[in-house]
Amino acid sequence: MAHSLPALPYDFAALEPVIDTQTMQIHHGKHHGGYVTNLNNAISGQPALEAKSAEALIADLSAAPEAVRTAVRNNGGGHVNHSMFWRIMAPQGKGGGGEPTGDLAAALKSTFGSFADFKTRFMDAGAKRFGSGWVWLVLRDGKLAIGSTANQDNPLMGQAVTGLAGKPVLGLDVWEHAYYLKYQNRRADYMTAWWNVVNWTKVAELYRAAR
Ligand code: MN3
Repeated sequence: MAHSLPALPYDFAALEPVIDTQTMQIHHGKHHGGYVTNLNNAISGQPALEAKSAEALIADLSAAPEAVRTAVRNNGGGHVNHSMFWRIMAPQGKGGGGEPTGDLAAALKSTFGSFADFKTRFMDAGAKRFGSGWVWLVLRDGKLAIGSTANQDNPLMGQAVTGLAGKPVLGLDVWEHAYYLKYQNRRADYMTAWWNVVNWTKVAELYRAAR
């Protein structure tokens, strides 16, 4: 098969108490696993699509035949989004939490005023995303910006498709499946706690790569 489910870079219990073990198991195995299976099914028997990376597939959705375009959008987006999401988190105090340093810290401060102001605006975008979707920090034309997308859309799909363009530097899953077992309807509590497991070293790598 063209795509496979990446292993988590830590144990299912590693992000406790911010993200509970059962949520991680279901989220990784069932949700992300389902996106991978459905993406492979959508592109099966189409060599031109099977040869592409997931990022390349979603960055040019018009290249996918109309019959499978929505499946590639939803499941390719789901695969790309979650593959990034697992990597930008780490256990609290073992790579997770704290504040960014270096170029990323300076860029966040110059763009948003302070790290605290950045977090407030990011969580505000998450609170305003109605239904399922993602909140993003993206680099666009050399500048950082905050936005959100619906469903499994990714900024790589472009402004016309998702309403948000740019290279993702940080992404937060605000689908209920990401938090409902522990936080129920309290998305704000989930977002507030999530900063304790953000792997700023990895985010800084993505920022450097995006530049
Ligand atoms: Mn999810």
